[in-house]
Amino acid sequence: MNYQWYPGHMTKAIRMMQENIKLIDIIIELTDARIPSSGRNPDIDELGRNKFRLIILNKADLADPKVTAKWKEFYEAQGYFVVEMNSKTGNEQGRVKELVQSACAEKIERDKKRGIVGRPIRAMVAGIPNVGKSTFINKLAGRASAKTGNKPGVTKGKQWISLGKNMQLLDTPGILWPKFEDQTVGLHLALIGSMNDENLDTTELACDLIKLLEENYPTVIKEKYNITDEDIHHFEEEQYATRYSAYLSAVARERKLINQGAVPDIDRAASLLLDDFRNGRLGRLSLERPE
Ligand SMILES: Nc1nc2c(ncn2[C@@H]2O[C@H](COP(=O)(O)OP(=O)(O)OP(=O)(O)O)[C@@H](O)[C@H]2O)c(=O)[nH]1
Ligand SMILES: [Mg+2]
Repeated sequence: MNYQWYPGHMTKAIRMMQENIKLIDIIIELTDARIPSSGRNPDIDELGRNKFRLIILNKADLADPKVTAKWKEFYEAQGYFVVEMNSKTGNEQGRVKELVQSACAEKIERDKKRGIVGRPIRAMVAGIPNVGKSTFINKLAGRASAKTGNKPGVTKGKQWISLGKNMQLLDTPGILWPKFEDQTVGLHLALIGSMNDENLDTTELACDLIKLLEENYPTVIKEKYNITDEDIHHFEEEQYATRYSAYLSAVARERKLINQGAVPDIDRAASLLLDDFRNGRLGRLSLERPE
């Protein structure tokens, strides 16, 4: 499958971000802790070239903590400020505010010398679709100002949100980029739900997930759905299926997703598996590790 999603509202969004960049003191870039590398948009990197940069490894509650710690070191070594975060609980929001203030301290001093006092720090919150930008902003603001939702493309325009007198956050629509040089990047983005599922073959996507998990966390699926090696062989032979669809048949049987004629419904099993992965029900799993 060719993974690609670049609807018109994203082209508009990047233009809006370029137009607003002159107002911005710092970019808070959210990436997904399960795919910290694929989750960083090169267009945002370009946009933020001359700005202070804070990287949030968001949805850290869904990622493998040991791997996330390595990513934090990795980006810190490149000179970024980095915070691991669960934006639903907002565990690290104090640290975020502190880092933004200290990153901008020099600028505040400079403003003071020029007689500009009390101008709030302006931060642009940017990142791929569905990474949690609006949730993050609401948590910092302490109120539900920005619309959130469990699918990509919820925020369509810009929205400024004030955090008291000292800080203003700009919520932006999630953006991908026109072409993935490496299709693994597209696959990882699709797996975490950053690409609209309506444009994807979710059964094929689930097969790709099984392949990745077999390589990196070989026992996870079997334990979650009580699947044995014999089950896999059985379905492989019975349906002349691939190894991955045999897994889906076994998931369907275990969850009683059975069509007429006692045929396991592998499409529904695929959706269930993806949903379980995306919501952390398979455990805390990371799909990428730093080199
Ligand atoms: N487990 C977990 N879920 C999160 C976290 N942050 C956000 N979410 C969930 O992720 C989904 C997307 O959140 P949004 O805040 O709408 O994401 P967004 O980046 O603003 O998305 P777009 O506006 O579509 O680009 C929602 O279901 C949130 O509840 C987090 O740190 N951990
Ligand atoms: Mg949003």
